[in-house]
Amino acid sequence: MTIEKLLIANRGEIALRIHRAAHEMGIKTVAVHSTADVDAMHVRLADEAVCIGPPAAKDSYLNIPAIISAAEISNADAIHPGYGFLSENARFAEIVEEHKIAFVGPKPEHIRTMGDKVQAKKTAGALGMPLVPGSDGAIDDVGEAKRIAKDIGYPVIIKAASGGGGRGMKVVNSESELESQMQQAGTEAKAAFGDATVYLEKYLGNPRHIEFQVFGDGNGNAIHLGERDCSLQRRHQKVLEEAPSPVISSEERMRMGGIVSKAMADMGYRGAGTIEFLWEDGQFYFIEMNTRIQVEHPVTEMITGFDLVREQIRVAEGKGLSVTQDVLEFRGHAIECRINAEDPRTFAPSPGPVNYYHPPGGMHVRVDSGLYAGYRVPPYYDSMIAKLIVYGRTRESCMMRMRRALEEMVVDGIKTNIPLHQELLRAPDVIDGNYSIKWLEDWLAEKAGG
Ligand code: MV4
Repeated sequence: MTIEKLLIANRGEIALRIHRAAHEMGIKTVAVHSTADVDAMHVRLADEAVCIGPPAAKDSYLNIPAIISAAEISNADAIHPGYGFLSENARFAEIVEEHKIAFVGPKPEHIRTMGDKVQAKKTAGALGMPLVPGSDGAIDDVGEAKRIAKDIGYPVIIKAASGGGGRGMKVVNSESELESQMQQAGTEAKAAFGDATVYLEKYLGNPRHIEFQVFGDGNGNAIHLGERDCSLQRRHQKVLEEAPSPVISSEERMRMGGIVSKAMADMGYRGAGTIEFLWEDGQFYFIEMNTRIQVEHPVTEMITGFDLVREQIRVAEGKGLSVTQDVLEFRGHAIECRINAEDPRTFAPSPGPVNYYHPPGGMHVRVDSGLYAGYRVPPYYDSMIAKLIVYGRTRESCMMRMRRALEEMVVDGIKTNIPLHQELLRAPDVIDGNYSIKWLEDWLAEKAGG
């Protein structure tokens, strides 16, 4: 099929990113927005706009009947969910398809499987991916948990099957804590996700978060686009991402890339996906798979020249992949800084009017943002207002360019974390690529403490 009109079920920079890909393909766009987002850039640029509800996401961007109605009245033949919101809601993907609308995303069954972390881990293991040692699936018997924990060695971590993104995890240091922590994890998981199912893993003390970008056509063909290092996080929010990872050799990229792309081909995966690993002492351990386009996808685009959102739309049209693995090359280095409307020291959100805006430019500098002078950052949503992505032939030149771009960038009227990024890019450990998932919080604590 050919998509003629695409409804964008999202907001902010990713809605603009999807609009741009669609228009470059000659596809018309429909923006759906809350009453808080009438003045958003992507709403202005879209061919049509439909207001779907009040500011609260549950009444607008998560309002499935309102979004389906908007697609029907505008005659959209496809829906792109972006990231967050409904992007990993398998039921939404099913409803879209039941309405004879193309879902720009994976098959609903694959969204559902990967949404259940126990199922995801079983599937990944069966497809040949290396796993963190732990329980073989869900665990509810304390005696069995004790046997497994003794076998793999403490510390262990208890995770919620319906969790993900760091929610509902408990680290257990010794057998005496295991029973109470297991009960507490189950209770918290039930309250947060309506599902008390938990599983157990060896706790890795100081890993890096390295994720592989994959892409499938849904018919048994799949490619990988290398890895991103996303270890610099605060409270499970990524702050700065880079590709390639400073610790992965091209041989290791090819080896792991081969494993993940074969796995996606074997499962018949469709669309863009990210396979998350923890990496410690030279070993990869699968933790989760995300069945959506991710915030940090541009760093992969910069080092491969491969347009991931365009490919998502192509594959949703039922076309095959536009490239084969052998033509893909990984060239140079890219870094993304997430620019948030927040106090750079307290991290308190800082919504409000942008009086003046000057985005950086020049060679190999990309800004994904709907920001403009006169725009008001609404207080209802995520505080990310821009992504600054730069490319360099080497990691060193990429960091130099990022420092240059950050010094050019001006966002007046609200507080932003630009000063935090400037400090980060002066930190010796960041310059050396010497960081794990613990580094940023330790560094912030040290800054605050003395
Ligand atoms: C872990 C771990 C250590 N050992 N699993 C957090 C988010 C979720 N995707 C998985 N997470 C972790 N799982 C084992 N077996 C440490 C984390 C973790 C983490 C992972 C990636 C990026 C940042 C993190 C921050 C704290 C904990």
